[in-house]
Amino acid sequence: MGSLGGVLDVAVIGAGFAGMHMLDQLRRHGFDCHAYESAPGVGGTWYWNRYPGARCDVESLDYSYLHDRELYEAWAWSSRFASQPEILRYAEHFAERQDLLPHITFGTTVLGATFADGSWTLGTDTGEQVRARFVVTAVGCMSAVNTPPIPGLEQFGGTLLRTARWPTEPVELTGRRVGVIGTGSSGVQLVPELAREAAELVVFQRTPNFSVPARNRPLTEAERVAAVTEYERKVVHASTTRFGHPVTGTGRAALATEPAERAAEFDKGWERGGTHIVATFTDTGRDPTANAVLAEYFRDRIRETVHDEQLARALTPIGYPIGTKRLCVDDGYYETFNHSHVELVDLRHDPIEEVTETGIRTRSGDYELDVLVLATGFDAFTGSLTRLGLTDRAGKALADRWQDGPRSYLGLAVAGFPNLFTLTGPGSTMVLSNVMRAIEHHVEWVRELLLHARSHGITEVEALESAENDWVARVAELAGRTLYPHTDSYYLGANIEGKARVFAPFAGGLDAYRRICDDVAAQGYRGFRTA
Ligand code: N01
Repeated sequence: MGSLGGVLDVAVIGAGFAGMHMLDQLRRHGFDCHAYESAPGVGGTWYWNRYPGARCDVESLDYSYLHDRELYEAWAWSSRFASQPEILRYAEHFAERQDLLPHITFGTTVLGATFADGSWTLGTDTGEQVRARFVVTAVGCMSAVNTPPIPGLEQFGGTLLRTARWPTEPVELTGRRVGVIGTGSSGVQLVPELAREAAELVVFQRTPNFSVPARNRPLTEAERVAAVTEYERKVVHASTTRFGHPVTGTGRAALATEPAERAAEFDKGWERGGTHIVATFTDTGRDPTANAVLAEYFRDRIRETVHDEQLARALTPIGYPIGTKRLCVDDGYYETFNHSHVELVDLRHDPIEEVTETGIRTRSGDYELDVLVLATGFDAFTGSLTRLGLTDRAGKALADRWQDGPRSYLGLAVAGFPNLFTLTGPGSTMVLSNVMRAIEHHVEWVRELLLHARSHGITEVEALESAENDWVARVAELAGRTLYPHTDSYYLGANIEGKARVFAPFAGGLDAYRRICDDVAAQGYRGFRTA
């Protein structure tokens, strides 16, 4: 393939870890390609989510590209869980090392995309029109910011901030009265940091979350050396494990283990820190009784940490299985509430009536604030795609086609949208696996498909509706075997008003997912129409 009358072979939308890897692979294989990115720099979600305390909940040595051994060996992470600035530096390092910057147009958002006569035409907010035979979206599954319709938000006269669009300049918080709405992963990371600076901090909590201490610490030289010697094993784990990296559990069922031994195993997980604790036993993810045992262990830790009994009760998650909302990983979250300048407002009993010019009015009274932070998450999985303004062959918008929930084949392609591939799209493992491993898999799979198309003179590739139907049914069936569908969460789209409640990720594990994709490719891209 090559440039034909101003038509690219491939346009990539997004320059986060997925978009950069895709662009690099396409360039290495001689495709005429270019990427478009809304932000002024690379990094995707790690560009925008620069709020204090932002950190990855996957360990740094696993949250690294593996496809390039030299890159893997040369980059030395400073700590067990890398901070946002360090992850962003890693993204920038990759872009520079692979000479990607000249091939990315920054500050440009794709707002419309139509397919006709064998190519896509993308319209951008800068008025540019881009034509490309293939389009690969790399827009992330957590990037469309959710601003909930809280009455009066627009009239707030103080500083309004969003965790997912944190300013690049430092924010002065010292001595100020700060409010935070939202206690998901972002809020839980942010709250202890804000408490260090703010004169008063008010946390507005709608649903208490389960959170585990990160126990972050600097990586030792020995750990870094071990990671290098384990490189080959990591590559194998990428395709042979459920998450793309191993999680160590006992391999036993909680319900078949004596309570004392069970508690001792949970203690080990709690002391180790990070999300591994949920994999301690094999049945806590699917058996409600086993799940309740783990949930109670977490609740005991909250009661133990938070001095005020009433406050501890308000912070304690009840009524939904642990793990069905994403487990948070924190650094002193519960401890923060022992400080006298930190207050919790339990919105279940004292809902927000409106945001006023000077703060927040709840049913019980007014909270005066200088700064209000929205840590209210994302229109997850679908929002970043539907906002692109993609239309199918018949001119129907993706947003309309997905009104009853996202539909895809393998999470990578959508019937009616030829020559379009959606990295980490709904129907792939997404955040149920190490997303770095998912990204590398998707990029390499799409690259192989494009090479196949090039070598076979194929100009159109489109998912068949029948294959899409089967895939949607399979994703739903796998979700049905888990406890996820029992809880309102962004996994189900329940955090967005009016959004269809459909469990979007493939819950069968990255290993199984990869086998299916390999099989599809080996059978001449079964489920795709090619012409
Ligand atoms: O978003 P969330 P997030 N009034 O949707 C609340 C990744 N991530 O940005 O639970 C009041 O989890 C909402 O309440 P409720 C990770 O995958 C990773 O924190 O819907 N409150 C909830 O408390 C993560 O899971 C890392 O009742 C409202 C919060 O806002 C994902 O991104 C760090 C409200 C939103 O929580 C999203 O995390 C950060 C309203 N109208 C993010 N609307 C790490 O790697 C919403 N809320 C560690």
